[in-house]
Amino acid sequence: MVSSSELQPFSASAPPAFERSPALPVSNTSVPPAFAPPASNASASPPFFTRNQHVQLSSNSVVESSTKPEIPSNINIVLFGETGVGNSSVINLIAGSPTAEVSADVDRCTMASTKYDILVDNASYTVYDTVGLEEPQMGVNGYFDVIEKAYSFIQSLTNAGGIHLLLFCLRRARITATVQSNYRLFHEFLCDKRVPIAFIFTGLEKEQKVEDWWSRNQRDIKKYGIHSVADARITAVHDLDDPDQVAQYRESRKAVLGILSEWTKKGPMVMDTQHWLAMFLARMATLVPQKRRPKRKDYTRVLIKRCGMEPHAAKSLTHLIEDSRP
Ligand SMILES: Nc1nc2c(ncn2[C@@H]2O[C@H](COP(=O)(O)OP(=O)(O)OP(=O)(O)O)[C@@H](O)[C@H]2O)c(=O)[nH]1
Ligand SMILES: [Mg+2]
Repeated sequence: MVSSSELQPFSASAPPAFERSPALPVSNTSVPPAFAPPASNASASPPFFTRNQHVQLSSNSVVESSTKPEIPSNINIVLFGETGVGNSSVINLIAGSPTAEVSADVDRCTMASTKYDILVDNASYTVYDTVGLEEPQMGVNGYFDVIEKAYSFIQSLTNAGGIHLLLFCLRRARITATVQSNYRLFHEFLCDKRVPIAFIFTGLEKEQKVEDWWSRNQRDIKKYGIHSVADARITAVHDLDDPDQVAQYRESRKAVLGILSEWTKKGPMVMDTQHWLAMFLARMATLVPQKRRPKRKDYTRVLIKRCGMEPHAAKSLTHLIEDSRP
């Protein structure tokens, strides 16, 4: 009921890129072929590396000193979705206790992010509740705000060791152009299609005809070319007086934790901050109407004034952004 293992894959022809345990209460949909490292010109690609080596080093040090308790290495998850779809509620569901404020009046600037450290089943997750787009495109002033937010977000992600998994939170409404833009923003622009993305559909308990809804959405999902490695259809509300809802909530948590443990195994994607920012900002500029896209001097100004960069560093990042233009 909660998991979506009965769902049809988005595209039966797409090859699975990751092995999965069939016992998990989540569905496996298609995996975009782009999960493999891009075949594009290596010199043009920004540096990319995983953190496996770091993980290895820390486990070696644990082995050397058997008296020390094992410290789980951190798993970083970027969760996003339009406002009100249940992002905070999903964080609380993952944590198993109230952790994020539901319907809080927070900064709604795209790429603003609040992080939550959550320990579950001996796994240490950091979930970044990140603001996506509310419209498919953006104005240039909104884009300047994004530069500032992305600067600190990507810095923080680099320091944390990169991203293991994207969670896209959706309410049962139709797949829209904004959903598509958010998908591209996080999966393509931020993660270069190298991080698995799973969908969390909230509001399950209100859906009477789940199958109708799913087939309706599947058409749109195909139309907009979006893919996920796994989906969970859940309820993120927790009314203790309603035994059905308590059971649904418990199943929902199991489904989401199943996705977390399964789809974070490959390790994180991380880049150096400058290249990561340049790649992201250059791609994101395509959401601003062509005539209003920032010029070189605009980037340098914003990076100095709003991000506090030294002029020479701002200029060199501006060059990188220009070189990264799609
Ligand atoms: N019925 C139902 N309501 C939900 C579900 N998940 C969240 N809600 C409700 O939706 C409202 C918004 O939930 P939040 O978790 O704050 O959503 P959000 O996306 O974090 O919202 P903002 O941070 O304000 O953008 C709250 O009233 C929740 O109780 C769900 O699965 N089913
Ligand atoms: Mg919230």
